[in-house]
Amino acid sequence: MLDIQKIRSDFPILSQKVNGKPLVYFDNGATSQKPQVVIDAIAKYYQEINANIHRGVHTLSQLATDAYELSRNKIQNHINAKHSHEVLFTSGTTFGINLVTNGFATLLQPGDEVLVSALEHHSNIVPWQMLCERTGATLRVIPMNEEGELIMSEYDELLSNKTKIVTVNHISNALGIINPIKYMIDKAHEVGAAVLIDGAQAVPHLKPDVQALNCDFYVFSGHKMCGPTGTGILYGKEEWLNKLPPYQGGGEMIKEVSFEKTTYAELPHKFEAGTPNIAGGIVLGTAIDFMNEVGFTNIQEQELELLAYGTEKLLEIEGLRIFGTSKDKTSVISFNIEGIHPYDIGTIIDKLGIAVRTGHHCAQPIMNFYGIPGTIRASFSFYNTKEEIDSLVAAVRKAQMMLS
Ligand code: 7TS
Repeated sequence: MLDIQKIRSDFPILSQKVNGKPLVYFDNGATSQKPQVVIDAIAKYYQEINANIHRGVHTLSQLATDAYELSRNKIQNHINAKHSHEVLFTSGTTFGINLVTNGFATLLQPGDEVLVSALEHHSNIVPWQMLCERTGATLRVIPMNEEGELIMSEYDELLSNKTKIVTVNHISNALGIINPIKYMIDKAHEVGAAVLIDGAQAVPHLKPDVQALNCDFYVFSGHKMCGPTGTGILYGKEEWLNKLPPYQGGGEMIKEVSFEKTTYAELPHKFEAGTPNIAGGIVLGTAIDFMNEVGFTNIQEQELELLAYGTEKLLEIEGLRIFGTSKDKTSVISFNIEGIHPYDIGTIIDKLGIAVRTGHHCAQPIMNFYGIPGTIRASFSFYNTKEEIDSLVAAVRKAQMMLS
């Protein structure tokens, strides 16, 4: 079992007051808080080894390069990628998806189909729409049911030899539903389609094994898993990354440049043009070490307990409806209260120190499916407590009384 008080003391922000009240931070789906080791590692990088990477012969440049590449290896081990050059540093999930959709523009033609799930964040919808506009390919949607689950029989029907790529999140940000991605990947491969998994909401809760999943691409952001903002990873199978053209041109991504012809560097550098977020990339490794020390089994145990407790207590509130009722869920509770706009509840409970996200959560198609403008989303992390859930429930009751 986790010593929650000890873990909480690793996160300086958690002992802050907001609006004069102890902070209850339940917006972990948007971004996680950062432990002291991560904050310290950022300062240490700038204080001790700051230099540009992959270019200087001088000592600091080599130290920075070694630390950056060590972090890549750490992430390779963490997600069980076969090669370290299949692990690309990005600025986040959004960048990773755009890199892939940009590459697929050279591979798709009219008549081809891209399958996207109904449960996606806008950043895993819009780049695919832009890709289809560019290429004349058709975007098709894997539908969901009332519980917030993707309907696998309809998925099976949609797959055909026209399907070139399937894109789906591992865990939905708006509802917390865990999708049956292993089944979906295997089915897509039967028709020869590639699969991209958006792991942005999964990596804070579990350790993905990209070889066991056999996905072609897996993308995530560092800032949702205790790491710095502006960091992320695109894992791609070697054969796919070799097939896709570079996303950005510039320094570091080339072998030879002349005005007649430029040749590109080998992986991973082909996709890493320009000076990257060096500190961020290194410290993402620190964040992953921290999470592994806490332990993903412990993390899941704590979070599932919070999910069960929060679900039970919130459902005691009259008129409260939870969206996303599948049993395959992570620690996210998306809810509304009859007759009250989510924004109004969010604003009142903020005054009581409670941070939740309200609105469509960048997943408007899900809100349209339920015919609602948005929800109140409480997303728990392993450093949250049942007492904090009690505060949320009391605050929501108070807001309900004030507003009805
Ligand atoms: N995909 C999913 C499933 C997400 O949850 C998010 C961010 C993104 C992609 C985009 O990640 P970024 O780091 O590139 O911005 N989700 C949320 C959220 O739920 N609340 O704020 C951001």
